[in-house]
Amino acid sequence: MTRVTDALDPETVERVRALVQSAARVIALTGAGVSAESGVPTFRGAGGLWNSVRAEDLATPEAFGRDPRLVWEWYGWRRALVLQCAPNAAHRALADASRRHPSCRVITQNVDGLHAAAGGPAPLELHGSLFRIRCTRCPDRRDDRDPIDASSYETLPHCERCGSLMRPDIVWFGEALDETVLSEACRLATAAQLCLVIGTSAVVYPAAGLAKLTLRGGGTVIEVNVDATPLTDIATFSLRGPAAEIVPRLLGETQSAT
Ligand code: BV8
Ligand code: ZN
Repeated sequence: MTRVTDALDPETVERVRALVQSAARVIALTGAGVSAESGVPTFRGAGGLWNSVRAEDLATPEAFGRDPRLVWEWYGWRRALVLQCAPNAAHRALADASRRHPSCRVITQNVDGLHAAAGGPAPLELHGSLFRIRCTRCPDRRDDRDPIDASSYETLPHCERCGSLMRPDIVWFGEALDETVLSEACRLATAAQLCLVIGTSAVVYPAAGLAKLTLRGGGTVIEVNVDATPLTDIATFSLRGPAAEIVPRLLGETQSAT
């Protein structure tokens, strides 16, 4: 039975803190909501990116094939936006927790790089990175060129080895996730005693399925989100409120730490 609770309920915060502290292996599965308070727009819900543009027009290999300049323009805009943003208290608390406890790992769907910017061990980035590009043809050709000039097809980045167009190193809809990253995420999720699901609408697969692996492995799921999600019912606790406020309370060394 899920206990849905207001972010500030001190009894629940204490119970979840105790669960976190007693778990030998913890994963944090994060989504766009963890970066919302840093100023990065989410995808779904009020103010979400998918309200003004269609994912099919910009975040699929077909869209890139049709109009690479348009897709690069959009990713260039997102890069510039994220470069104005800094990690918030939730990113910092997760980075601190994984520094203190190497068995605590961050698995993120985000491509904004803010977990890495907060320091600590590298997060597993399931959907790639806004700040890497890769060749559409050579499987091993990646770099971090910036900025991208999308003013014409000719100025778009091309591979220095084969001359083909470079694309964002992002997993688009309909594309497989990197096999190594996904199998490591599945391994960590299955072995985790606790899975904190933070700021994700939990509708994109296979990422959303990771919390179910923890449950199947005998672990507990705790959700932190301003709204209900399809995972709310499998969570032991669903803490309703902003991640930057709640996560430091759950993970900080003392309850007053933020
Ligand atoms: C694959 C790149 C197979 C773009 C992204 C039907 C049923 C089930 C599955 C499918 C289906 N049809 C198709 C599929 C598969 C599809 C999928 O899941 N579709 C869903 C949407 C129906 N999945 C795929 O295509 C995946 N690939 O399956 O491959 C395959 C195998 C072999 C060979 C070939 C193929 C690939 C999925 C990757 C898609 N790429 N991003 C980009 O970033 O540019 S997904 C996109 O959604 C985002 O990038 C993000 O990573 C992901 C998840 O979103 P969230 O992070 O959760 O963000 P969202 O806005 O939705 O939610 C924010 C949440 O935060 C909300 O809940 C909100 O309440 C909360 N919040 C807001 N503020 C706060 C907060 N919480 C706390 N604090 C706050 N302050
Ligand atoms: Zn190439």
